[in-house]
Amino acid sequence: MDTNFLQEYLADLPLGQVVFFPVLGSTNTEGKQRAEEGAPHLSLVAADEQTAGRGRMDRSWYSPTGAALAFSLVIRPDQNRAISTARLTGLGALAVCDILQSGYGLPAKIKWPNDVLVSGGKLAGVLVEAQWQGDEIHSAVLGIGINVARKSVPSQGELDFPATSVESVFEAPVDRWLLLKQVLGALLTRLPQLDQDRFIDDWQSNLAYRGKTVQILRDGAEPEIGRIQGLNHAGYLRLSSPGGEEKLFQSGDVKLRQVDRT
Ligand code: BT5
Repeated sequence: MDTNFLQEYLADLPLGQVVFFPVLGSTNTEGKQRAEEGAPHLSLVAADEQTAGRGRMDRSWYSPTGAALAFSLVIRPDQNRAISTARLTGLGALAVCDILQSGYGLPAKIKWPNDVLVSGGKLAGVLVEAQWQGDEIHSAVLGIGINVARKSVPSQGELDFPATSVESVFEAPVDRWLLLKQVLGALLTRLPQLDQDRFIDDWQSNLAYRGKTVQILRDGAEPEIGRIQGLNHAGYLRLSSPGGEEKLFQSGDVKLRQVDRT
């Protein structure tokens, strides 16, 4: 793969700049840099390998050579579409779910806010970072990492949640670049729906552990337990606590773990 080939391969998608790196620190870092330099809406940065891939709160994201997808899209607001980082996170996760379900027959679910799970293993993560101008988002970078081949899965000792890959659950070889094109297609289809109620409905109906009891872990706060009810219009998680009242959680640096497995 190289930039020319990728540009041609993705030519029927209405993308901005398309660049490919065999090795890069982080596609999100490169995407932010390019956004600051004026890269147009829907510019794509993709890499075969990341040496400093990032998760939320500067956690690291493993994407070794020849095995994973790591890419970032520059998203710019327009008069009709404000940008919400929460909804963009949902957009990334939902696009991956859409394709794993429809193209590969896999029971993909979203572990709110930003993980895609199949059979209890995380196979993709989403990282949205915004650049602000005053109190408005000037551009956002939507980064997605997908474990495609088995060797993209980090060793379990390094993880706080089990991981898997598309090939492990699909049980057949998967063409990484076709998967990239499919996920980008799904993202572009969903993007105009971002402000609609239907978008939240679709995001909500793909949530993992819906109706189940989970624990919410946040740095510096007591764990909270409750049953997942769904999402509100802003993409906040609605939990009903054991006392019966509803609590809302903003994505931020929140970790979610299932408590009951029934
Ligand atoms: C995420 O963060 O899941 C967001 C990952 C986003 C990665 C993409 S790749 C393209 C773009 N460029 C970047 O630099 N980043 C984005 P979080 O929920 O904070 O999860 C991070 C945690 O997931 C780590 O602390 C590990 O425990 C675990 N992890 C790391 N690599 C993994 C992998 N390949 N598969 C599954 N889990 C992983």
